[in-house]
Amino acid sequence: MRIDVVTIFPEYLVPLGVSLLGKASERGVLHVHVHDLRAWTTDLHRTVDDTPYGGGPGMVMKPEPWWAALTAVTKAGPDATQPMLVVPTPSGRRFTQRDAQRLAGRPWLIFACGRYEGIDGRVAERARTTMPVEELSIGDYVLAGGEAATLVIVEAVTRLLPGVLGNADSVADDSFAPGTMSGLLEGPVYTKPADWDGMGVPPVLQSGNHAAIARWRRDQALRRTAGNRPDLIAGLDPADLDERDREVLADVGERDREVPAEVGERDREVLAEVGEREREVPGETGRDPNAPPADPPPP
Ligand code: JD8
Repeated sequence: MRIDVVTIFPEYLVPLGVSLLGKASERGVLHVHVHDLRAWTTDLHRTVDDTPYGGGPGMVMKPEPWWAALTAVTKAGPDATQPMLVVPTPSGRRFTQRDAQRLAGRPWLIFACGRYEGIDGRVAERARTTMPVEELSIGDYVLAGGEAATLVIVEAVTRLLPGVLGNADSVADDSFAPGTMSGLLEGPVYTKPADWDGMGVPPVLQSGNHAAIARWRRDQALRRTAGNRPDLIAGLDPADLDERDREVLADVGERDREVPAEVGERDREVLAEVGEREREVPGETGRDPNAPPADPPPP
């Protein structure tokens, strides 16, 4: 795969050259090229921004340097290969694992890292006339530019490429990836020593009983998902839930609903808020969905 990144902060993308990605580049699995947008400015001050039409705060990135850069980068790439332009933006579609898998199937990605208030809207509009363009957001929080989002998207995509990760197995059972645990968060993981300062490891994990271990891991994934991402539970296909799954979810639900009868309406509201906040900040008020689980009943 070829990846081009255009930015006014090329040093921000140095991490693309280290660790997994660095080795993948050495092995020829990945070809990463980072470009400084200012190389395509024409004035003494290498200007890339100007005031927004319609007024308002901040500055907007000018179209001319961007178009010159994208034209040069697309010319420099492999012939007969069409790039996809990826524009990280808080107003883009939410980037998901499914997008990561889809982008991993493309031969060439170009990332346009905006700054200031963003890039003049005509750049993406014009690019769409020559190549597929994806405007993607990595989450509902505001960053100062597209570089950090580009690092996130590039890692999520390139780790799926054959030859990038040491063992492809670890991709197979990714959270959010189609498969048995799809749509569920990962449960807790453990390694040696079996006794760490008096803290043990769930015995089932040392039992060698693969069916019991698989069941235990699914229980933990269901509990943690119900605790941290109830929206994912709501998105599960009931057909994918077996009797035991429903028991676990009912139990989690039950624990959440354990509000004594004498608790008044206002208290219920407060507890609901606390419950809500707990999903945001585990451990504040009692049960923590991430806390190591009490040993589940044998299957
Ligand atoms: C690209 C400029 C900053 C955004 C005024 C703050 C993605 N999930 C995400 N959050 N923020 C970004 C993102 C922010 C960017 C740019 C991506 C280019 N900014 C702007 C609009 C409000 N400033 C992002 N992906």
